[in-house]
Amino acid sequence: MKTRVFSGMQPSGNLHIGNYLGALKNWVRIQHDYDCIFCIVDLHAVTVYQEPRELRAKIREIAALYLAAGIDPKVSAIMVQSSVAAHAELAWMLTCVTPVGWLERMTQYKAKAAKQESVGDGLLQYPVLMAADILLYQAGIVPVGEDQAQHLELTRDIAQRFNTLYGETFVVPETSLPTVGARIMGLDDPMQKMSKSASGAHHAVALLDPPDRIRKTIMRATTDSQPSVDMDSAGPGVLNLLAIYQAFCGWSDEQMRSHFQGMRYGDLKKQVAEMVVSQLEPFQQRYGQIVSEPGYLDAILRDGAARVAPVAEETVRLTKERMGLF
Ligand code: ATP
Ligand code: LTN
Repeated sequence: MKTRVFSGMQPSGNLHIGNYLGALKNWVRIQHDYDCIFCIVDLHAVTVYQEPRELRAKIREIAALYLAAGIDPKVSAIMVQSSVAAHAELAWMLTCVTPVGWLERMTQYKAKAAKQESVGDGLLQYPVLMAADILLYQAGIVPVGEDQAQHLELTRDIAQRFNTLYGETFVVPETSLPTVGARIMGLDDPMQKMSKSASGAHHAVALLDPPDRIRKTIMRATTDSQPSVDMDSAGPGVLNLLAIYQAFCGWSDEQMRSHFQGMRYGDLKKQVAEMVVSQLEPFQQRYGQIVSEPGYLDAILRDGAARVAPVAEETVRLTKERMGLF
């Protein structure tokens, strides 16, 4: 039997090249080697307010982006988290074995809570729901970007604690990070992770940005006061541009060095911009085709939920049995 893989993205903003290079690109690469479930985690998105109509549209948009990136729905299950009730059910059971101190230490919680006037309990519980997503399907591997590594460690801790208290129940999952592109930084501020929820106009390249906008954002990217690339002393802005190029084209470190060493920043930016434009063009064409057939998307999401539901129900049954629930 193939090892199960589970991962997901929140339908909470415009997917950007960080989401693609950190996660989605790898999902496409590994989908034939594992039994994969790719989720649109709408219950996570509502940990901060989402306008209901926009959220409903975003869920479909993310599903279409998964398909446009090359996820094959005949091979992998694509599903919406809230369409399988077991996610929320298992999350409650896991909440009861999770010390609140573990949750208060999460850096994403601290950062997001600092931005809210009033902090909803869902924001604190967020990583427990994420653990439930993964443990529900007994996933062995979770491919994510680096910012999720701490949540994955917590998922392992929760699984181990449950297994110790109630007996072996859950597979303890491994985190899988890409070697290049695990943490793409903001183009306007290379000290901040590129993020869907950041506000700057030139912060991120969204996967559906038109070519002119992509070029403009990359040409304005923050670099440093040197005139040209020195691979041995490059600052974070230049390293980020190089990482974007390398993650898209798959070159080795040696190929990168021989091509870019000594190149003027203006030329580096032009080359990065053209690489991103050329990689996103076929992607955007496929996206256009997919959304022109709305019935097609709905059928895929229904099929995805139907395929995974029996696995989820079996884990809930086992968890209840272990805990002595009815
Ligand atoms: P937000 O900033 O609104 O929390 P996000 O941009 O971090 O959103 P998520 O839906 O939380 O997006 O992440 C989806 C996937 O993309 C996760 O696997 C995450 O690790 C990855 N990811 C997010 N941002 C980056 C980034 N800057 N570089 C690499 N991977 C990233
Ligand atoms: N928290 C993740 C999204 C997410 C996820 C998951 C990722 C929710 N459940 C399960 C992997 C596995 C994020 O990227 N912000």
